[in-house]
Amino acid sequence: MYDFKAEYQRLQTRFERFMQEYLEELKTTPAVLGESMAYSLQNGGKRIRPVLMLATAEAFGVEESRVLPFALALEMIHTYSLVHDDLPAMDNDDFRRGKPSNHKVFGEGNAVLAGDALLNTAFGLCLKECFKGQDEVLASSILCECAGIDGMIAGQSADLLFEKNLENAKEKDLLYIQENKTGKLILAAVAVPSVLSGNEYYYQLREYAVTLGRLFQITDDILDVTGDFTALGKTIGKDEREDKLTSIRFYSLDGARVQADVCADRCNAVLDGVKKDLSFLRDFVAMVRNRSK
Ligand code: GRG
Repeated sequence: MYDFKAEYQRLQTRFERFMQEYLEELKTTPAVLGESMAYSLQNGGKRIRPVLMLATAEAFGVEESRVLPFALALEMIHTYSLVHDDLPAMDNDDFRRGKPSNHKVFGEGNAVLAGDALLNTAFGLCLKECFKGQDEVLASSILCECAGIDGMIAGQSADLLFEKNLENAKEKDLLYIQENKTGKLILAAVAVPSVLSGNEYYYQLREYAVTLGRLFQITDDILDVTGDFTALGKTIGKDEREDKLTSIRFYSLDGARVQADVCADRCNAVLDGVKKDLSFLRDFVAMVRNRSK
């Protein structure tokens, strides 16, 4: 019988094994570069993006071997963003996943380089896949767009712009940050396998992923107020101290919870229009809505 936790574990284990094999082959000179990349990649992430990508691929009949390199590239991009985000010049956090941040272990210079290297290596992985065909080219281009100036980096830039500048912020600015900073890598997790499957239900899947990305950021904002360090493994209450533009600032804690419920309902309503067994994608929404880490 289908069991969400067991399925999540199965997909995560598949991803971890693929990543481990890749890291065993990774040799850098000097060695510290590869060590700092591996430190952050292996530092206990939940792997929500690769698991979502593998699950979407399975639901739409895409072979695992076609999607695993993209899942690894996506996790590398996500990891680089966390390494750079933790730096003193950005969010200045000494902890990530309950362990010292990359720059606390390897120093700031090495952390900058580890992030740069993860991003370059991710696109190297995608470029190799492009030899397989047009769908791989399109998938790579989507991943690139989602990570860059029309995606995560734009969202992070807007996040910086509004920090301590809340009087000028409008709801559309909050939505822009949610959609890009957090949402675009979640969109990539669904859009890549959708493209590789031949784009059936692309628009429904896109709408599902965009809304799930917003839900993820809203729950992140809620956990920054209500979560605890042991579960989350990072400093709590920073958003408010640093005057960040978050859902809590805009809607209050209760209002943010309502927005989260609206997003969760919307994700499920969109999936109603897709004639496939998408139980895992539905349960994924509930997991994000109810998460404590
Ligand atoms: C520095 C270019 C650049 C971008 C940074 C992603 C990001 C943009 C900053 C991270 C800060 C943050 C709290 C973002 C909100 C959501 C988010 C991405 C949380 C972390 O993702 P999880 O929970 O992390 O999937 P794990 O640790 O499980 O991998």
